[in-house]
Amino acid sequence: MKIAKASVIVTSPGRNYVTLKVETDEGICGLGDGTLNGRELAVASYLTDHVIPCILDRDPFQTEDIWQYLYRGAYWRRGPVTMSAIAAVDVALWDIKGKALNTPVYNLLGGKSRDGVLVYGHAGGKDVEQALEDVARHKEMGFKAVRVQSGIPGLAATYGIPNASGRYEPAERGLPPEYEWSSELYLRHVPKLFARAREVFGDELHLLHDCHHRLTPIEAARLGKELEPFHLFWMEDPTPAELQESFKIVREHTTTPIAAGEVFNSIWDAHDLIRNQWIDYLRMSLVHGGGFTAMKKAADFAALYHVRTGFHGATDLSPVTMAAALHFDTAIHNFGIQELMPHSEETDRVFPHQYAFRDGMMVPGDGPGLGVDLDEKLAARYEYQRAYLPINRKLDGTLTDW
Ligand code: EZ4
Ligand code: CO
Repeated sequence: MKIAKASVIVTSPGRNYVTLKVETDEGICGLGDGTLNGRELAVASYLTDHVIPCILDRDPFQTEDIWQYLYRGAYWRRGPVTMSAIAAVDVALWDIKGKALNTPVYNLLGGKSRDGVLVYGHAGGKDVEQALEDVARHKEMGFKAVRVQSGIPGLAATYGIPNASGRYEPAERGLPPEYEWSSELYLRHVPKLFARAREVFGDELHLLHDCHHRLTPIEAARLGKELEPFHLFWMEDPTPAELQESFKIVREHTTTPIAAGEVFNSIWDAHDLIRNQWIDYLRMSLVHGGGFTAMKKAADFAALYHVRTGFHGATDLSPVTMAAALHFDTAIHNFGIQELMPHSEETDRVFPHQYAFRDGMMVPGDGPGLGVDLDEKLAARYEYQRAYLPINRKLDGTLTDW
């Protein structure tokens, strides 16, 4: 079998998605996601102008060789644009393999290690009580794990709070929106949020929180310590991770579990974090981390150090990545939890899929390949719209991490 054709489909059913469709000379089609929030067209061009000409006529079963060809063969290493493009190819080829062998992708990755994939949803509100109402709503929907974010007294708006439509979507059309930030106000507030959450919901529900890279290591250490009585499932991205040894400071001060990695694009971004056991959960995703071929190795490496996966699953990753993640989560041994931000109905209609939510767990479906399609006619109705993630400024105007 040979790769006969590959094309990039950019669609915007509420938000932008970049999808690679690979077709073989035997008529099998595979899909891969190459979406990079706020930088979508760079990946589309990388695929169309540089990658597709190199993969035609190759054997789609040769996922390892093709991955190495696109990674080592580019000479330039890593980076989110490159790795998302490689992932789009890799995931599409695994989809093709599954369809050619008439088996779900999880069977090619080790088979079923579990019956369902534990997922967490996003609850948020402009103050503590509204956030808790949203937690209650998630509990009613069946979630066993919920991430909780709330507005901070003294700050006009902050990360993770649903908009008027009841959804939380950080990317906005037009130029990047600007938010304000104060670690001082945030640190004062968050322990109160989780004290109330435990008071209202008891001990059973898993509670998570995302610091979204905003704290210094010692601030994160203080927060982790103050959250210890509330037994969080994890504290996410406590501090930016370019300097991996920062996490040593956080780790040495607190037993609150730590998750990091949604912005990583290579196992080398997490090498020190993992081998020093400074994190508990690796948040990389199949799309930004280079696909199944790369992430299977990353997960196996993490397993040696008691690090489990907790893959990124925000709505800026398309249903193709969600399907891929659920196959991966079903198969690997050191799975921890999967993030789930449900896609809009418009997006789900463009990408019909087999995966489903049941009692706080997700299942990938047992059909061949990934079990996700792309309705190209419908996709063509949603033209690309430029959109950006927000930027963040401290109260004195200094640009800081969003
Ligand atoms: O802000 O995916 O844990 N989830 C997150 C996400 C990120 C978005 C950025 O594109 O932090 O909601
Ligand atoms: Co996050």
